[in-house]
Amino acid sequence: VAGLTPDETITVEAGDNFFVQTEIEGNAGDVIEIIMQNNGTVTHNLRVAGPDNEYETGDDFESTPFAVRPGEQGRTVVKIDEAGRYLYRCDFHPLEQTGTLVLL
Ligand SMILES: [Cu+2]
Repeated sequence: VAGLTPDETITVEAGDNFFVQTEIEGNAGDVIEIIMQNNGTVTHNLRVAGPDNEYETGDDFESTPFAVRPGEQGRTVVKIDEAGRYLYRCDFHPLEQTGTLVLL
């Protein structure tokens, strides 16, 4: 879905090693663009677990670029048709740097 025009844009700021926004909200079925602004001093990214809510499976949504350097932005384009709560994380700090995308 990376080439689709987004219906919504949400900004998530990253520090070392956390997301400022740990719960974000959107609409099920929309093309949602998540802009991750890396305000930290090390590399971060943003991966959404996808419809199955499991990481490292084929339905995940990863940021472009995969590794977002300090001061730069990554873009994760998400489209999930079912309402629910979906996990996201930074792959470099997967246990501490997490959040939830709530689709209504
Ligand atoms: Cu990180």
